[in-house]
Amino acid sequence: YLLQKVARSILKKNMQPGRPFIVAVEGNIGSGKSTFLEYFNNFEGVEVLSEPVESWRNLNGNNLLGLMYEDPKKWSFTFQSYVQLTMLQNHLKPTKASIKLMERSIFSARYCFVEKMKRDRILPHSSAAVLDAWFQWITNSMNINIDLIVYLRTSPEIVYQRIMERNRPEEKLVSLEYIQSLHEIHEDWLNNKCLHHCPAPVLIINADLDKAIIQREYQHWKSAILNEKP
Ligand code: DGT
Repeated sequence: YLLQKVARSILKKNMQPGRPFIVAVEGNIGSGKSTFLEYFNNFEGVEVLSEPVESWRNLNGNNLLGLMYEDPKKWSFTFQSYVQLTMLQNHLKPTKASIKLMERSIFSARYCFVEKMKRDRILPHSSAAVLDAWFQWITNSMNINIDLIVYLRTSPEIVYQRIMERNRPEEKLVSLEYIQSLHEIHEDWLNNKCLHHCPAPVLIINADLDKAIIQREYQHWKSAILNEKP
């Protein structure tokens, strides 16, 4: 009976007229989320919402991303509060498109980045509790459903190499250990499914592949990602 009830509510949700199919692309830093979004941006009916990194680097002249890397103990709470707000804005942004493709989500901010800060004791209990209270309230009372997560799965060594090559000034302070542990957290959330709640079904793509070859993978999974009916 319970299963029937769940199935009915899923069907009801998916049959809302005009409701877009919402996909969040997740994966470690440097896993190729932007390349993925560029590829799918070329299809009709798709609206891409990139991660608001530029606004994290410049909020009224403040580079919150840079501050967070320079002095995590002092600035992590400030940074994550703003990340949570900008992610929520992306979730709530109305669209006329039939497919909404989001880079990351409020869920990875909480389940990966805040999780890491808690484990490293960078966020004191009191600050983590405030972020969590906001997160719980948002997820319980606002419509931030997603229909599919695309997990760009990578090896830490490969993404670390990419991060060093792209040379973002703020990311000079990122270490291989940090990337390795962020990888484990993504794995536990999206692959092993033992950590935290998964807000949607997960499609895993091998994103270690070279840029030239990975397009074939995207092509292969296109109909699932764009919710095309057979
Ligand atoms: P891509 O295209 O896969 O290379 O994507 P990236 O690496 O540009 O995007 P992302 O989200 O993995 O990381 C952007 C930067 O922002 C990176 O330095 C990590 C940081 N970042 C993103 N979200 C959060 C967050 O919620 N908390 C923290 N601490 N950092 C975050």
